[in-house]
Amino acid sequence: MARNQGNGGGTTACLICEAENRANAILCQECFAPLALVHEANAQDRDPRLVSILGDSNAGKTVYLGFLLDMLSQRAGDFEGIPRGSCSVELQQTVISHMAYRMFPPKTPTEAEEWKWAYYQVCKRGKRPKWIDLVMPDVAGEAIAAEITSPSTFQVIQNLLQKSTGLLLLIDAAMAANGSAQPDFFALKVMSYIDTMFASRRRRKIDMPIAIVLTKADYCPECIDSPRRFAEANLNRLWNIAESRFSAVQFFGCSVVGSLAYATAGGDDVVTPLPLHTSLRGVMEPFEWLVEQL
Ligand SMILES: Nc1nc2c(ncn2[C@@H]2O[C@H](COP(=O)(O)OP(=O)(O)OP(=O)(O)O)[C@@H](O)[C@H]2O)c(=O)[nH]1
Ligand SMILES: [Mg+2]
Ligand SMILES: [Zn+2]
Repeated sequence: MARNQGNGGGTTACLICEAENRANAILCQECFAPLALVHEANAQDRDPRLVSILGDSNAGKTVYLGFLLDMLSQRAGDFEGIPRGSCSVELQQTVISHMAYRMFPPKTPTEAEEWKWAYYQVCKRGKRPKWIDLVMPDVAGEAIAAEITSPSTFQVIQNLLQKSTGLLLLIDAAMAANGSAQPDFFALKVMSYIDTMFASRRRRKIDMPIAIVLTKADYCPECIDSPRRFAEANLNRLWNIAESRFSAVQFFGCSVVGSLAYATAGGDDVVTPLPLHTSLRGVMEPFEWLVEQL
């Protein structure tokens, strides 16, 4: 992928958008993906697979991804993950160190140059160990919302989806359980965006594997026990499009906290939830299912 042009300079083609960049550039000038991804990919003998994580702002993407990567690097279950390059560790470190101080990590900035990208070599142990290289960016929910509402405002998201082999779609289950239709409409828009992007013949279903992760299940434990029933009842628009247009969708409940406290700053009405302790439920399962489909 890195090409030398014999003039002492040379260029590097971005893994995500294929734009040519100066070989010594850090971020792609078109889409701001780190070019270290290309150098890592060149050092491996496998082509990396891209897994995108979508969801509305505040759905829990950063928190989920941070804990998932941390579990992988601590060898959870049958899985083991090795981060490639120090920038791959940053997201995990930010999330874990905030949670250790009983704070949630800050919201992801909308600007693509601020997004953190993780490149992990993941091994599923067993009789025949399966190795895959995964690239997982932590994208801002606001950018996703802008792109699905008016396509091409965030070209990088379109490029990401076109290159993705699998998808994690995160939905705020607590909000849905409270009767808000917002999570259902957001998910419906994402699914219809993907349908439009990939559908060649209308009658064929989209076969990209999509794990739907119902987050904040500590507020609504029923979505851990029976995520499908929860989705059919509380996210009916999503449920219907998943049935009629997609052939590989699975639902999972997930939560990262055991108990919460609520705090307000002096003179302020804004209530901030503080995670008193972490208790991970359903973090690995969606990922495990997704890797099995790849
Ligand atoms: N109760 C509970 N709250 C959670 C959980 N995960 C996330 N949250 C809450 O959701 C908020 C948003 O989480 P983030 O991971 O920052 O959300 P995001 O999807 O990355 O949002 P953007 O960066 O704006 O796109 C956190 O600040 C917490 O208040 C969970 O498992 N349980
Ligand atoms: Mg975020
Ligand atoms: Zn690029």
